Amino acid sequence: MNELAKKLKDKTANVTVIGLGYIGLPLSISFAKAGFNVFGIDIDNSKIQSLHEQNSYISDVSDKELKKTIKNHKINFTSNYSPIVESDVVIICVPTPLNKTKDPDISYIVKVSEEISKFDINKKLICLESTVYPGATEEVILPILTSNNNLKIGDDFNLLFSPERMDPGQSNWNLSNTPKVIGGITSRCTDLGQILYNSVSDNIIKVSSTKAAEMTKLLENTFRAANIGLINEMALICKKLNLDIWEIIEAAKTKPYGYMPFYPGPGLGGHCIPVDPRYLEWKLEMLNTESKFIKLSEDINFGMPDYVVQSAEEIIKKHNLNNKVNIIGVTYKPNVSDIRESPAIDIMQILSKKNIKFSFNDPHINKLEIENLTIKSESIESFFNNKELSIIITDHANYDWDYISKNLEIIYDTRNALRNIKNTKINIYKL
Ligand code: SAJ
Repeated sequence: MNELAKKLKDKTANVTVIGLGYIGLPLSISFAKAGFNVFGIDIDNSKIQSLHEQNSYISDVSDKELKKTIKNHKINFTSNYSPIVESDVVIICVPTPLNKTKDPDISYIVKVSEEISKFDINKKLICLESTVYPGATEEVILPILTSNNNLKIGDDFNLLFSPERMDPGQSNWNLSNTPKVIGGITSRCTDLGQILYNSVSDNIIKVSSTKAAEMTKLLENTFRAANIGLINEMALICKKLNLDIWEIIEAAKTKPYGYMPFYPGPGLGGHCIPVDPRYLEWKLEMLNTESKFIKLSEDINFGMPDYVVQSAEEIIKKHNLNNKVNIIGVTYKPNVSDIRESPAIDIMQILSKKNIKFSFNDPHINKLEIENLTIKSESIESFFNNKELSIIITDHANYDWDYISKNLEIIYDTRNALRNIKNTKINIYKL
């Protein structure tokens, strides 16, 4: 067995994780707990300072777990790349967002790859976890890593892709019990990746290439975006048929096979579902082809905020309400404090353009910047003014819907959050 394989097996390898966000920080902790000597690198000094003070900024990593890992295991955090010198493994977990023209922005992974290429990568295993378009690892990362050496991939150093499958805000599925897909540039790369990830995951799924692993992730999240688009369209259809989409979904859910529930909502948020299909779509555009499903689901999903505002205007007019709405919940999904791509932001921007005033309440968010204005989260009690429409955009678990519904007369519920409320006095409008 070669030297690297042995170090991976007996956990004497040094593992560096670059990018300490909701993927990289938990991953670095898992490898430290598995017994490796771990370095966590992030260019954001405030993150490094927080970690040095043993304070976690990731809701899925408690301060207690961070403190315990630092105390009992070998893990160090830094904002410079020097640990790469002594690293046997380098795992890249930096953001892959969209730019202003909604095209892939892989500048972070390019920059990190260039930093790695400044070191001797002989005998190292390099793994990309950030979501990219099919082919990016081989077409972009590999050339950068071999730009200033004559190293042979698979013989001298190894490169693989493994999609992150973390699900923020829920604890049933974690790194160890979620099957981990890996695909290397060569089979040797994949085999070494399997030894590495076996130390933190119970179930490794090997695929034939980095491109297959990249496409696996995009299929998973395109599937989700397309089905959310379908159920949003079904919601609009049910409205026209004067049917309650939520009743229909509950009935369809009773089918024990061949059906999987998705739920309509005010739009598509987060840094995965609205973004990942666009990475695939961009690659297809480069090949002068397209995905009809991605385009259609984007049209429907990204059209939902407009639909919500239009419905709100109709309710305001019907009940002769003040020209102001109160938004309940603004994060992109319940029980997280992440507002990236949140539909609530789109809705507030549309309201602002229509000169409709708005306030928001969200227990996870203190303030927001909307159209260059800083807006603070208001108390839910401040919404108990029955000449204004309240709209439920995000149904956090810690909202007391019984209390809220008892103090409002008109509410637009885009999440069916009030499904268990029997209060007949309140006017509930549903998506
Ligand atoms: N949404 C709907 N209807 C649904 C489900 C979601 O409108 O039926 C909306 C949410 O409100 C949110 C957006 O879609 O605005 C995304 O929600 P999400 O539940 O997909 O949560 P994410 O964005 O955190 O997705 C992550 C993904 N994980 C990874 O990419 C590793 C996704 O693959 C998971 O399936 C998802 O978590 C999950 O299942 O929770």
